[in-house]
Amino acid sequence: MLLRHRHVDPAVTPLVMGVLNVTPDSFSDGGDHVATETALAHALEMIADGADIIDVGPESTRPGAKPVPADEQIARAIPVISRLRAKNEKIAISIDTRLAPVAEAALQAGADMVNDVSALRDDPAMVEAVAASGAAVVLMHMHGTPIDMQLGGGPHYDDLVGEIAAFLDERRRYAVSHGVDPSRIILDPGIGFGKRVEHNLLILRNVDRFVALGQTVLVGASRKSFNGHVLGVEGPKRRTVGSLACVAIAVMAGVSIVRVHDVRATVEAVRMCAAVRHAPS
Ligand code: HH2
Repeated sequence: MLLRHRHVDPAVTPLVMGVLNVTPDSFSDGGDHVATETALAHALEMIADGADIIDVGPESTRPGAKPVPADEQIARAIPVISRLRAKNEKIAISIDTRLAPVAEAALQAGADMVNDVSALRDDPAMVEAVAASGAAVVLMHMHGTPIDMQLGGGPHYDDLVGEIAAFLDERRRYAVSHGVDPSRIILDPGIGFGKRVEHNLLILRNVDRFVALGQTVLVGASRKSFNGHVLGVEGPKRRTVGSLACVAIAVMAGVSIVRVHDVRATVEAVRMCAAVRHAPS
């Protein structure tokens, strides 16, 4: 079960993960929710709008971003997680971190899920932290690191979809071999992480190939720059409509979790797609 107190099958009812960046420098909402009160209010607003999971991010992973030390991530994220858990015992809370001490502190404070964009590669202690806690874990594909992943316009792939699928399969095996419960593993092709515009489009067109790996799949296309590039719109907050189109493409192909900034609109789009996808014939 991915959610607390609720038995939903995300393959039938896709889940909406609302982004709560508690950073001063995230690409689309940096600085908006740094204070605990503001962050908490935004989390509660996303829950009221229908979010199933709140993903608390204490480190920006935008291209060029520098790593944030564990103590700074803990200072940013833990007060928000504790307050949110005290206010709402049912909502699923995810911690977006690559560091085991941050994940452990977050799980202790009431988080249920670890969203590790390095897929358990950056901190060797992370796999043990996840396995020991029984938390759900997101394993995401990234080429390079946030500092260098988009240098020179992004990397080259010979077989983009095949390489990402092989990577995700390898990381899944690694997690399972270290004691992580396979039913708690979520795979993510990592839109925007070491990818050019055409790579992001190809990932979305072939997203069923990742669903075919047989795990829950998460996609995060929300407000990412390829939306602006395709649509010719300026600034992250103008990318909502493009992001909704990406959500529809993903859900129609069997993706079970979408990570987004614009929760209310996404919840409606996801419900409509799920209704079409499961319409009786
Ligand atoms: N994207 C971002 C951050 N974390 N996690 C997963 N699993 N998948 C994603 O696609 C993903 C992610 C980047 O978006 P955002 O959090 O809005 O920006 P920043 O990294 O600048 O805080």
